[in-house]
Amino acid sequence: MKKIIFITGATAGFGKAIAFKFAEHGYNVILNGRREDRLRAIEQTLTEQFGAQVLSLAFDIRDRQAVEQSINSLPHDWKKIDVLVNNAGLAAGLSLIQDGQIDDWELMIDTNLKGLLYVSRAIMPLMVNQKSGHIINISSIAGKEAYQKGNVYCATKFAVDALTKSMRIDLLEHGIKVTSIDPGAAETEFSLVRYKGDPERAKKVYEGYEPLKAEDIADIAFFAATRPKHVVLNDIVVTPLAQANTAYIIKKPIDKN
Ligand code: NDP
Ligand code: 8X3
Repeated sequence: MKKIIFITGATAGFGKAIAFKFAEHGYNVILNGRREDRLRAIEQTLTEQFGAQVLSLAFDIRDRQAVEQSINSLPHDWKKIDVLVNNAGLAAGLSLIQDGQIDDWELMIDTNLKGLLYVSRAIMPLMVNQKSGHIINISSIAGKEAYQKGNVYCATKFAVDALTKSMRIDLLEHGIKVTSIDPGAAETEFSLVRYKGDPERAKKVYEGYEPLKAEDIADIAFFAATRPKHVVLNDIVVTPLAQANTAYIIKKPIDKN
C-alpha cells in the first residue's frame, strides 16, 4: 500500500516541492493551501506525471473549525497519514519591534504557531492510534537565533522549535518520529509575501549569492522521512554556502552592465 503524506502550504515554495518529491517516489499526497486553483493544478500534474492519488484540501490553517472539519471528514483510507509536514507559514513585514504592525504580528502568530497546532492536534491522534507516523515541522534558522527586525517571526519559529521538542517527548511512547527542518535563506514566494507583493524588494534578498531552492528542502524532507525505522533525525539546520547564520551572508556586488 502506498504511503500518505499530508502537506500544509503546498501551493508554493517548499510545500509544493515536497509534494512533487514524495509523489515522484510513490507516495499519495494530501495537499493543503488556500489557493484552490493552484491546488487543482498541482493535483492534476502529480496524478498525470507520477500516478499518485492526490486529495486537495483548500482551507486556511488559521480557521480552527475548517481544519477540524476537513481532517475529521477525510475518507477512512486517507486517515492513515504516514508523514505530516507542517510547512504553511510566513513572515509579514520586517520592522524594529518598537515600530511593528500588530496586524502582522497576529497574522504570523495565528499562522505559524496556532495554525500549526490546529493541524497537528487533528492529525496526532490518528498517528497515536496507528502507533506510527512522522511529523516534520518546517521551522527556520530564525527559530535558532533572532535577527534585527525579525522579532515576532523569530518568536513564532522559536515556538515551533519548542513544540517540536515537546511533540518528540509526548509522542515518544507511540513510536512517532518528529523532525525539525530549519532552513536559512531560500528563494520561494517567502520574501514576496514578507514585503507584501513588492517583487523588486523580494528579489534583492537573494541577489549576490546562491540561495537555497525549494527542491533542496524537499530532498532533505525526503531523506528524513526515509531513514530506517529506528533512526530519527531530530533537527536539521541548513543554509546556503554563503550564509553562516541569520546575520552573516556574503553577498557579491551585482554587475549591472
Ligand atoms: P511560500 O510563500 O513560497 O509558501 C508558503 C505556503 O504556505 C504557500 O503554499 C501558502 O499557500 C501557504 N500558507 C500561508 N498561509 C497559509 C494559511 N493560513 N493556511 C494555509 N496555507 C497557508 O514560502 P516558503 O515555501 O518559503 O515557506 C514555507 C515555510 O518555510 C514557512 O513556514 C516559512 O516560515 C519557512 N521558511 C522559509 C524560509 C525561506 O527563506 N523561504 C527559510 C526558513 C523557513 P496559500 O497562500 O495558497 O495558502
Ligand atoms: C526565513 C529565513 O532568515 O529570513 O525563515 O528568517 S529568515
